[in-house]
Amino acid sequence: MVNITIDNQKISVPSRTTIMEAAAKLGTPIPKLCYLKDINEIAACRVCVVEIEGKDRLVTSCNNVVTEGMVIYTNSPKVRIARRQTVQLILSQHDCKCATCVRSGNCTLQQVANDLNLIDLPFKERFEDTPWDKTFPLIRDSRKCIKCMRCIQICDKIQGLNIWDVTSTGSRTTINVNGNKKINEVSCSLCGQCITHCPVGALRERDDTEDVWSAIADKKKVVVAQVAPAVRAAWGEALGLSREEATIGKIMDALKKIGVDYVFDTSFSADLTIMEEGNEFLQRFTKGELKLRPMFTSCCPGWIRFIKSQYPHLVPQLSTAKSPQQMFGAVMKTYFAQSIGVAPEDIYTVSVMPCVAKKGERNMELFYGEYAGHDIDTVLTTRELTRMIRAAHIDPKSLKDRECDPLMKEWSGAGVIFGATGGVMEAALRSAHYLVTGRNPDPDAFKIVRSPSFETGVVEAEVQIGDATIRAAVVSGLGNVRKLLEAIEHGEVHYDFVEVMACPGGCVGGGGQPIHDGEELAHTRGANLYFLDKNAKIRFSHENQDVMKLYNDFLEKPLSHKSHMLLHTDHTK
Ligand code: HC0
Ligand code: SF4
Repeated sequence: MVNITIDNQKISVPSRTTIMEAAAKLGTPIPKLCYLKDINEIAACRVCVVEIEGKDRLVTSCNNVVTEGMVIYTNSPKVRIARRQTVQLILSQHDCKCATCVRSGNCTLQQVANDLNLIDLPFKERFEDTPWDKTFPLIRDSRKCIKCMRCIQICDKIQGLNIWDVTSTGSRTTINVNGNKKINEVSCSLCGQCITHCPVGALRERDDTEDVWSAIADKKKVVVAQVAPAVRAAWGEALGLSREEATIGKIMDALKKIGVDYVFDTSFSADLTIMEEGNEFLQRFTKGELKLRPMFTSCCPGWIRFIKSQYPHLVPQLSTAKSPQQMFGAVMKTYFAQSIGVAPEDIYTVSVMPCVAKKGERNMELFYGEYAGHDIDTVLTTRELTRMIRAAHIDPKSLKDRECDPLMKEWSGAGVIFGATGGVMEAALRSAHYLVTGRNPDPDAFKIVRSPSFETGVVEAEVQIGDATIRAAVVSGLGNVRKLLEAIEHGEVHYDFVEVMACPGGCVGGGGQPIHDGEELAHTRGANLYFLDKNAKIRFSHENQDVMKLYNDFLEKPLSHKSHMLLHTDHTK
């Protein structure tokens, strides 16, 4: 242990502890703009400087470790002067129009500047030096970039995609798409991890809330919404609700108050996905179509974009099942539309997702006899949902639990855990066991595929279903995905079924979730979903009675012609 003094308080910490970590242990979070543990420790912003007794020069606390007897001051006059100068310089190159910035109120630069009492500064008009296609789901505003490099590092080190890079030199140094290309010319997966790790408003999703407001105001449109599994685990974070208070039922209430006509839970169509994808897997598995092993899940559009650009030859191994988002949209515009006597073109489908890539996935077309538009009309992120709740002046504390609307009301715990890495695999194995043996397993029989830490990235397991041994793997985070695909390609590992999610920890860590200055919350949110599953009335997708009714009354059976028309796609096209 190393004995040090920070702001006149003594503390012992393990050797190799950084000054920033030691101060945090004393309840003194040192301000920072660029630091991300293990990802960005380059001290680029210099906001985290501290004074060390006996040293003339201030040192950065994020990348300097404590030494025995060190006496540290985190907020001395010298430190405050240096920090103010640094932040003033950053502000002089930043577009400071906070009132019209999507990150206002949740911006690290705004907070640091305020904490340093930097008010009433003159600021210059900034012009966009990198014009951007604002119709693209991911938007970069060069005027707000503070060159902290977080986006470069998260994309490179965690997602392994290198979409961003430093361009130009000197005072013109900035970040742009690698090779100065346009964003739609590179292989961006749209995972949105750069957005959730940006400390300011330089990266954001395309805002689609106005389209939804317009649809709500349009008397001809029947607005039908679905809410993804992972949204329930995070939406309350931005509205001051505890995890216990922030239930899915209150989201349904909020949507109704906003003016949505019918509300549903994507966990319903996650159950439907299991019926289709589970049967598809068993068919491929038992037919021994070795060329198509492993079968990869297909519900994460970040992953679909990744495989199509990085490993196109593996695309035929994707499940043909559409994602739960798309399946629900297709069913809303057909089965549900018929049940309420409305033409498909008058149904306006909205999905609330923890995801930016889903905004791209919605472009998938719907064919119902003939071309019938899109399964989904608009995708909102969790952040956009919370903005709509605010815009509607709804007091979050006033919300009550409200059930989903009839016909597609039921959901299982298996559908809820889709939102966490391993959840799709576990849900599929639960139902595969039933389909093969005719008996339900213990609902927790396959919990081996859950990620113990949400950080490992890969979980592998051999599971017994009847007489068959299924070699399963679960992976999240595209950097981990690349490593796993390389191992598969080199014949180092052999699997039958692989679940892939682009975002670390799965959708709970999605790029559309509330932002906490780079803090990773996938683990806490995922644990919440497993808690909800444990306490769910139904824990098997095949026991969802509304899904069974959908088959009986409309689709006939899993993998039927109608199911293929509405619920499957050809990823090779
Ligand atoms: Fe997910 Fe989904 S679980 S991708 O992560 O499969 O976005 O939450 O909605 O579609 O259900 C996201 C989350 C979904 C879909 C589901 C899947
Ligand atoms: Fe979207 Fe989930 Fe995939 Fe992330 S893991 S890209 S949030 S679907």
